[in-house]
Amino acid sequence: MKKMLYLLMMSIGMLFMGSCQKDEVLDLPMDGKIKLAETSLPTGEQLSVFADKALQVGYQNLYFQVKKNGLAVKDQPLTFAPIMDMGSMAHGAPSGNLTYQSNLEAYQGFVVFTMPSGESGTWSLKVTYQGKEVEIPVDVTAAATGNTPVKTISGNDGKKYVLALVEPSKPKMGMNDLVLMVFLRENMFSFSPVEGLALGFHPEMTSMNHGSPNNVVPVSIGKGQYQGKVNFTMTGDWRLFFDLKLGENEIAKDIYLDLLF
Ligand SMILES: [Cu+2]
Repeated sequence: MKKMLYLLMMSIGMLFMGSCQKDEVLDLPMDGKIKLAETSLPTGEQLSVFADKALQVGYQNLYFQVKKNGLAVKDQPLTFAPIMDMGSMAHGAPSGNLTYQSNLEAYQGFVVFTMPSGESGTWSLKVTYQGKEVEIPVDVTAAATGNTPVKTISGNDGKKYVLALVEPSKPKMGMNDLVLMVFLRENMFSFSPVEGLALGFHPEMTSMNHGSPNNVVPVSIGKGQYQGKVNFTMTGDWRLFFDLKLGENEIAKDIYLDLLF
């Protein structure tokens, strides 16, 4: 009888061990990311939204995981749009189409938050899945003091552009990857990536009035992205200056984004 009990305990223990291990494997893909929301879709599936970190003004990656009976869904049409409700008006923000990442078991996209949540307005993500919509409220805090990761400018051509810093997301002393995104604001809800700009670029340390050598001016790599290198010779307050040219037309000069680290 004792032996029976022992065996029973053992098998129960193994059952738990088994389920723990299974959970670990399932959770691994989103390791290090934070869950912003979890909700049931009108179609019955479970939707979880993840980000690399708590949402702030600027460029942010988002991950949308849809599960049906515990299994990730990967071949259904899923879109999303960021909306800020400001009471008397509403507006969107630049965002990117979702692509399924099998290693994450999630659809990955991005959004460029142009302002923080607060008294003036609240952000939500409008997710459309199989033609049905859900609205997920999200909280967006201001960028850390001394950082300006996004800016909306009026070009010399009379059009509005949004500039957003994608990299360096974790600036360090020395050479850093530099990725800038440029969007044309077609209207308050529509932002299209601008390709083929010729950029000018140089960094300055504002408090000490010096620049740095060996920077690489970002060049267009498609989808509104411009890739180069920035050399931070010391930590502190850096101002990144950009000029924008389209063909022979200068759209903007000395537009700056700030980093403090
Ligand atoms: Cu707003």
